[in-house]
Amino acid sequence: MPTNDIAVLNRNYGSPERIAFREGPAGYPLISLAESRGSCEIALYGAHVLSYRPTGQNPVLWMSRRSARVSAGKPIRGGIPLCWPWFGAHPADAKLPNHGFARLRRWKLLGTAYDSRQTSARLQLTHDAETLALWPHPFRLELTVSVGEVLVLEMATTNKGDAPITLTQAFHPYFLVSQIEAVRVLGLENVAYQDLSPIGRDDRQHGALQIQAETDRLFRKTAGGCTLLDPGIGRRLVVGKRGSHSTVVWNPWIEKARRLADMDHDDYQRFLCIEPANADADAVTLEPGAEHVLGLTIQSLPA
Ligand code: TA6
Repeated sequence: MPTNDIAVLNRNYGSPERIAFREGPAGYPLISLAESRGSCEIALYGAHVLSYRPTGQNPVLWMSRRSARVSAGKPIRGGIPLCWPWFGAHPADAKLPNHGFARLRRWKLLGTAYDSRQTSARLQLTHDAETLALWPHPFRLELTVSVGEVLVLEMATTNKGDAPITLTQAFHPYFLVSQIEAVRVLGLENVAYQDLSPIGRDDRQHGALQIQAETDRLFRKTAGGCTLLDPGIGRRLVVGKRGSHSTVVWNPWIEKARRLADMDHDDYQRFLCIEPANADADAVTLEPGAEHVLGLTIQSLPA
């Protein structure tokens, strides 16, 4: 059983000014990583990036104040939830957790490292009786988080079984914004999307994406990144990805935010989710022993 002893973790994996541990969500440890150009925090619960802040700048990620005391088994609202091994509702059993179980488990710390360019941590989740009951496939899932000039997440899935597996997945970052109606998303122009909001009107993106109502768009067959322009903060967030053929853009807007117990009613004004994914028909199939890597990079630049 991996230790939750903060003193032991700091002794074995910590490093002054670069890597430190303290108690985090669901009573499990969290890791603080720092480099001269930025810092981040990662909860062992869900391998969840809780925060990312380029040095001297505003925080990049939004976090619900109602997630400060999240209990095990509940998802954290904000930061960068991992959606794995299914995105959205389970395709056959709606009683199973939305967005899969990876964000609801305590991950094992494999190691930490730093050099002149970055500071990183590697976390792992492998199948056990609980996961096999939810998803009957042996797997190894590893997340590497590196902070330096940019923030980099890489999630590697390995099929440890003797039959092919098919999964959907996403990084689900909540980007902090000055005011939701002031921002624009570039990079999805002319890309076709499925409209997963109650409006349900599939279309093709016309120009920059603006948020003026509940927005839940699954852009398919798009391997490129996006840029989030925020004139209120005076920055643009360059959201890069690899190993992803879908991008989801989500904001709950007024009514849905009111129905979500883990955010304040007006929190919808403060975040936008731009999610590198492989969802719906962009599902990933892995042969026995094969590996797939989903990557996310986040860079904050002046507007
Ligand atoms: O971001 C797309 C989405 O699937 C939305 O439909 C909404 O459900 C959101 O994820 C949040 O899901 P969660 O299970 O974290 O409340």
